[in-house]
Amino acid sequence: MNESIDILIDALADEGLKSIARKVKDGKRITDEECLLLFEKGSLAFVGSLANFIRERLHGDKTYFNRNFHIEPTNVCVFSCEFCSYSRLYAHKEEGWEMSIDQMLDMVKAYDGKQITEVHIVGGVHPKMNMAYFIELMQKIKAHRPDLHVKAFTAVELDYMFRKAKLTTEEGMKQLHDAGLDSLPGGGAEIFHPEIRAQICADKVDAIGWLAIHEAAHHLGMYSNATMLYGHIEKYEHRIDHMSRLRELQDKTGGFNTFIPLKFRNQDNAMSYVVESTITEDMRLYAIARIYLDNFPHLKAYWPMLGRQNAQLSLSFGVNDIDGTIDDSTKIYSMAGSEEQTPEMSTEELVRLIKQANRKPIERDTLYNIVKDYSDFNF
Ligand code: V47
Ligand code: SF4
Repeated sequence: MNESIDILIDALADEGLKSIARKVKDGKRITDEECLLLFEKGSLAFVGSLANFIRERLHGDKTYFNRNFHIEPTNVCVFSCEFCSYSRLYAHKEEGWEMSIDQMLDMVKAYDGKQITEVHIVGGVHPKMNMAYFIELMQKIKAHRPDLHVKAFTAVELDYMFRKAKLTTEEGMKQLHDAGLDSLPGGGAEIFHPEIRAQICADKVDAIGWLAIHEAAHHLGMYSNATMLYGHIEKYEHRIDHMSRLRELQDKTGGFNTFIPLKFRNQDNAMSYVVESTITEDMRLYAIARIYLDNFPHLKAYWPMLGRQNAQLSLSFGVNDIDGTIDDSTKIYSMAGSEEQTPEMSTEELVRLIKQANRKPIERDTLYNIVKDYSDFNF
């Protein structure tokens, strides 16, 4: 592996890029300025080679997926993010859905006896679904199936819940954790920089609040993910600012598992005028994120959003996880125009997809413990 990176370094004429490649080879951190240079001048082949070098140093050919299902309690939302194709304002409730605790519990019960390790619960911010409601939901899920890992609520939902209940972030997080909440998904981060946030999601929790919620979860020993919604009106500088805030918090707590770039999709939302990013830009972003976020163990391509073939391609650009929605239970992306209108993939298909890309399929649980190595399975 070192030989191929040495050849790459020798062939480079640009001193800045050469120095970045040397840093990657030596396992050193790149600066924000170097990250900008990668965005501005790094070819797809160059950033891809570096990212793949890092990916293979960290994980070899291992490519993770998990068996999970989604519950979306409501699409009614008090906020009005410009990019969102999913929410229905509270005033127009008739267009939205709201699930009762029993309905959600029935969804959990539908998986009785099935090998599922995680339930992922996120939705809109409904003014009536409060702390008490979700504490009851957590308790009932855990009473029914204690081994099921509950990954739930974006920092946006949590911030609203805690403020309504007049709880500090630490108090609110502790109450939910005690009720059964195991970890946090990465949503709601969008782009942290206030200039962009003011234009795309002005009314919801800001960067400081989002980061404080994840920090509080990490202090309780919980893990979480982080996302970045890219490919709309943000510039390279805003992506770097976003990743830099995440890298800084990760240095402090070590509580992030996975970074998940989310490609902006432009169907049926107030930003439909924005042209979506190209696949080349998508792959360059994955690769640059892998290079910059040296303290994040995992990089995930969320296949229901990116599509199966592009998710497969991303495995050569730093990605080592392709999530694992097994059921048609999430609507947030299909409503925004993603490739996958019915995001459902069996374990067999996931394994085949990873093997076709010459990688090793590994089923994991939410915390990346190995559930099963599928390298020798031929479906
Ligand atoms: O925060 C909304 C995004 C996110 C659009 O942690 C859109 O494992 C693209 O965060 N185009 C919520 N994206 C989902 C999320 C997530 C998904 C999968 C796995 C995990 C995890 C977390 O969905 C929102 C927002 O950034 N989103 N609208 C859109 N038009
Ligand atoms: Fe509500 Fe989330 Fe949609 Fe924003 S992205 S409007 S917070 S559902």
